Amino acid sequence: MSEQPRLVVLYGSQTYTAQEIAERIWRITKVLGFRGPVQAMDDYPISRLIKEEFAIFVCATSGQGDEPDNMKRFWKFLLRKNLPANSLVRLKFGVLGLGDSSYLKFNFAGKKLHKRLLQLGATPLLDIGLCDYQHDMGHDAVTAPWLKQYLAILKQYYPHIE
Ligand code: FMN
Repeated sequence: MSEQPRLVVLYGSQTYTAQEIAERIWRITKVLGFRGPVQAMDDYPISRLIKEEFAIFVCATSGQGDEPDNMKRFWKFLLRKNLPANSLVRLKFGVLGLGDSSYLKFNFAGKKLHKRLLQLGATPLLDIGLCDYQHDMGHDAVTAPWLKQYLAILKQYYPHIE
């Protein structure tokens, strides 16, 4: 059997919601035959990111449009001025943002992450998903169709997955 394809699921989460959604997504990708960790962005060895091909980022916004504490180091690294613009050319990614539209800076952390990944040469497999705590169905309203779309696009690269 050929080696299982790798897909990393990374989260930034202040009060565990993004972590829980990331873990749920990771279980689904694992059943589909992908390997790779589910980790807080700050627990992930960031030097590996240049080698990754597929990633999902689940990113909450906390404070006043701020990054959650467990992605602050990762984020600071990504902002380094000396990173070449093509650092992440291998990476194909999706960002799922978790926020609340009652805040002025709705989903700012996820939006900033998406934009910075683009600047570093990574390719978005789909547009950022903007989950809104104010929605009647909560974050599921966006998470479910967003993940469905991500997996449909992933299947174009790995037609054998179910
Ligand atoms: N959502 C936003 O879109 N913008 C914000 O500035 C923002 N600030 C928040 C500040 C606090 C103290 C809290 C409790 C929530 C805030 N939110 C904001 C909403 C969170 O992003 C949302 O509740 C999310 O689901 C939290 O995910 P987490 O549990 O993984 O941290």
